[in-house]
Amino acid sequence: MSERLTIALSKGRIFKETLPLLAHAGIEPLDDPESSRKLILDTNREDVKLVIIRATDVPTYVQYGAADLGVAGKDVLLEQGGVGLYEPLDLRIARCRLMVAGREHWSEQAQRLRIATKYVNSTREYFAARGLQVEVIKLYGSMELAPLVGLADLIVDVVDTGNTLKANGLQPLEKIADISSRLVVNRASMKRKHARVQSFIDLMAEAVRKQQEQAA
Ligand code: PRT
Ligand code: MG
Repeated sequence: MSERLTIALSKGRIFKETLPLLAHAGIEPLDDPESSRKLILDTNREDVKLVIIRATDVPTYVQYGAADLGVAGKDVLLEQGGVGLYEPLDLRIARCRLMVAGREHWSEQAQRLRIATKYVNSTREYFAARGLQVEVIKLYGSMELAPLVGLADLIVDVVDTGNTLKANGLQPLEKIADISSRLVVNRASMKRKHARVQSFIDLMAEAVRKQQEQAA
């Protein structure tokens, strides 16, 4: 009986786009998290479980060893600092851009811009590096609303097609970072279950390579 692996995933786009990569590693969930209420999903492999949690909680579960591995957006990892985690593989899925957006570009003379975001740390860092004084307002969602009702001058959010910005009369203004999802690994699991974890990483890497080849 081989060692057990627990993998942390969030529902939605990360789960959907991780599935084909897992399949390449021989792992298939027995339930669909979109319809099942189970938070721990069994797989076709007795020794592999999936835990389904909020995207922003994935690094925490992996850091504390509640999951051996996880899949997290680079936006989430940048924001949380990724402490205590290995980040061995770019899965190249759930791709988007972390952007500053607003109705129009701000004037460099602007005094103390107000910026609404859930990415408080990344936002502070980005504007501090440009020598701009900003007031950051923490929100948990629907950032696009903030400039429309005068809560903020700008927002910082992830953007894919840009349709959500457009529908709310906002434009993408500056790119802070290109984002994709990363495989993250608990440090103790990396040591204690080394062969098992490493062979899983290798299979996932191969799956990413194949997917890129097919897309090219
Ligand atoms: O939704 P929930 O509050 O549970 O958590 P979450 O938003 O963190 O999770 P989820 O599943 O929505 O996103 C997980 C990860 O997917 C993020 O951490 C990103 O790394 C990545 N990702 C890729 C995105 C997008 N693309 C994306 N478009 N995350 C969010 N969006 C949002 C975007 O902000 C906009 O509101 O989707 C909306 C549509 O985007 P447009 O530009 O195509 O209109
Ligand atoms: Mg979301």
